[in-house]
This record gives sequence, C-alpha cells and structure tokens, in this order.
Amino acid sequence: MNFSRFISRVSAARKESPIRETTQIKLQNPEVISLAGGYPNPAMFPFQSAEIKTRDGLKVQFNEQDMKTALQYSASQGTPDLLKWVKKLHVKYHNPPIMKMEEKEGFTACVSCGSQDGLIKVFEMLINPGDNVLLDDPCYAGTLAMVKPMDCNLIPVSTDHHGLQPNSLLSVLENWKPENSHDPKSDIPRVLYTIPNCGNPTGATQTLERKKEIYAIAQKYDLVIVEDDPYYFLQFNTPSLSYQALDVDGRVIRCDSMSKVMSSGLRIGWISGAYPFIQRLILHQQASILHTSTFVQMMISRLLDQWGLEGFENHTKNVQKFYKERRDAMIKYTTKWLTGLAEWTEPEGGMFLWIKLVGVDDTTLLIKKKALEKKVLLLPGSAFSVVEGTSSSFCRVSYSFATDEEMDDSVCD
Ligand code: 09M
Repeated sequence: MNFSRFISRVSAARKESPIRETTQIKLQNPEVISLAGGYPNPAMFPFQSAEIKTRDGLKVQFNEQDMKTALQYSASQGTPDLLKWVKKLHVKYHNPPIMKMEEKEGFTACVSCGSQDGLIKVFEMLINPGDNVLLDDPCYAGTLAMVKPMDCNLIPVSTDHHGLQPNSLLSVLENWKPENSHDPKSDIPRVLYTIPNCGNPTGATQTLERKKEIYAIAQKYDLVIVEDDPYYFLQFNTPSLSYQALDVDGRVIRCDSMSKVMSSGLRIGWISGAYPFIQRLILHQQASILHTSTFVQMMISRLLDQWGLEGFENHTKNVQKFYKERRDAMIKYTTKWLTGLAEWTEPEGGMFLWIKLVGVDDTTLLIKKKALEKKVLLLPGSAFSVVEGTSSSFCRVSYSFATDEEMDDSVCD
C-alpha cells in the first residue's frame, strides 16, 4: 500500500524529537551517564506508595521503587507492559493479518487518552483542508466535533439497523463528481470513518457480511477505514470479525478504549494498525501530550497481569451481562409506554437505544422543552446529523445509568 498517499501535510511534517532520541539511547545503554533528559527527580514527588483494591478482591500494589517509575515520564507510544497486553488482546480478539507483515509495514499500537484522543490524532494525520471524508450518518457527535472544524467536506453515508450500508457507500463513490465537494479541485474521498459495533447513536451492529462488502469497496477505491470500536467488549452476542481482522493491506486504523470496561476517567485507549500510520501518531503524541499517565498505564497492565486473559474475559462477560439487563429493562419500559407511538430496533450491545417518534419530523424542540419540563434529558437525533441543520425524528436514549424505576418514569412522561 502507498501509505504516504493518506498522510496529511501536517502529519508528514512531524519529525522525531531530539529529546526523545537521547531517551532511547539511555534506555538501550543504561551505563551511559545522561545529562540530557529533563526528568524531574522523583525523590521530590510527594507520593510514596499505593495500593488499589479491586472489586474481586485483588490488590494492585506500587512499592517505593514502582512508584518512582509510575510517576516519571515514559515512552510516547505507551509503557512496554501495557503495549504487550494490547498486542496480546489483539492476537486473541482480532488476529490481525498485518501482524505477519514486516515490522516497517506490520501491526503496531500507540496508547492514547481514550479513543477520543486517538481519533482526533488519526483525523489530523489523514485530513488536509478541502479533503472529502466519508462518515456513518448519523454519526457520533464527538467525531463531528473533531472533523467539522478541519475545513473538510463531510460526506454522509446512510446507515440502517445494521449500520453503514455498503450500497450507499458504493453509490457515493461510483457517482463521485468533484462538484459534490465544496472544493471542486479536491479528490475522491480517501477516508471512511465508521463505528462497526453498537453504534453511537444508533446502537446498530454491522454484520460480518456487510463488513466484508465494505472492506472490498475500500480496497477497490483505496480508502482507509477508521474503525472506532469502543463498544467491542459490550457486545451481548459473539462478536463478528473486526475490520482489523479482515485487513490484509494495512488500510484499517482501529481505535480501542478501556472506557466502558475498566474506567472512563482513567482515560486509556489505543490506536492500532500498520506501522507507517501508527508511527506518525507516535510523533503527534511526542509533540502533544508526551504520553498518557504512566501511573494509570501501570495500574491497568498490573491488573491484567493478575487477571490474565481469562480474568479479563470473565470481567468483560460481567460487564456484558450488566448492560444486557439494562437493555432488556429499557426495552420493557419502552414497549410498555411507547408501542404504537415510536419505533426502535433492539441493540445487540452497547449503551444506546435509537428511538424514532412516529409522526414527529424533528425531535429537537420536543426534547429541549417538553422532556426537560418533565425532568428527562435525552439527545435529539439532529445532534448526530452529518449535515448540520438536518431534522431528525429520532432520539438517543442511554440505558447505562438509569434504574428500572427511572426508566419507567422517564418513558411514561
Ligand atoms: N457521550 C465515544 N462516547 C458519549 C461518549 C461521553 C462524556 C462520551 C465513540 O472515552 P473514550 O475517549 O474512549 O470514548 C470516546 C468515544 C469514541 N467513539 C463511538 C464513543 O461513543 C464515547 C463523554 C459525556 C457524554 C458522552 O454522550 O456518547
């Protein structure tokens, strides 16, 4: 694959920091006396040790020496222990074909501050002003907030209860005319962003058949697929193969997140894919946040060390069971109160129910005024429209937090 075709001007201009180079030399040659690195002396840090208890009775412990490492600067790509775990998880769940490629083209990963941070770096790497970017419509509002200010042309691709529709994607590409874009000189799209599982806002999960069709279209039109999959571990049924699992070329950049399974506040996720892409993202990380918290990365990798793959799998099963019960409750109360008034498809995972209000052209006012008067907060479908100002008969309902009683009350209102 010609990776450089996808790299934006900003990303192509990023260079290795000279400070980081000296760090690498020191790491590889511990006998060298380094007067180069601006590392603060941990003897001056107030924290000495830590012990974090888990719900299942384990303890993640940091003694004085561990604490010095945990509180110090570390590699931009991520701590070696967490990166080892990322690789292990990808071998188990995705077995990426690009792992068999040579190192300079093959699989690698970079730890990010959640997938939000990973995604914005991916978009900065791929998008030049005036570019045309394909996205699920409706689309996660957080993604729209990233790409809208990037002076690019957002091209909506229709979705249904199984997510992105291959026919809609094909039709956009087959009928592409430069005048469709706000910059007539700009090229056919090179980037497709999609949420394959338990979509936000629609809750939709793509079938394997669909993913294969979409991947084949991406090959035909030489697209990069940005696979945003934070709900991967919240699928109630056996997950189908990911785009990364299908990717024989290196054209899939995958964003994962620990937010829904470990903690959203710890801010840990990672971006994975072919080295020529991930290496650009590591340079971005060097220039922006340096790295995500060393302490938090160690906290997570040490819990994973104790759990092992089996313990992690048991934990994700519990998480799935919890959200499945919440989904069932939400469906129960929605069926009780909204049958005949609304339409919905039962989500196969995740946290969102996408409800269409029959006979309502746009839910925005209804939600902002009437629902709020009844003390119920919801998000109107229009918040997720790729084309701003498009009305929507839908609303996004999150069932992650509300109790049965709250669900009953809110839907009845
Ligand atoms: N609402 C998300 N989605 C959300 C939301 C959120 C505060 C986050 C998709 O934690 P991260 O960075 O791994 O997750 C980012 C992310 C990426 N991609 C598809 C997501 O759904 C998180 C945070 C308040 C409200 C929020 O409503 O949907």
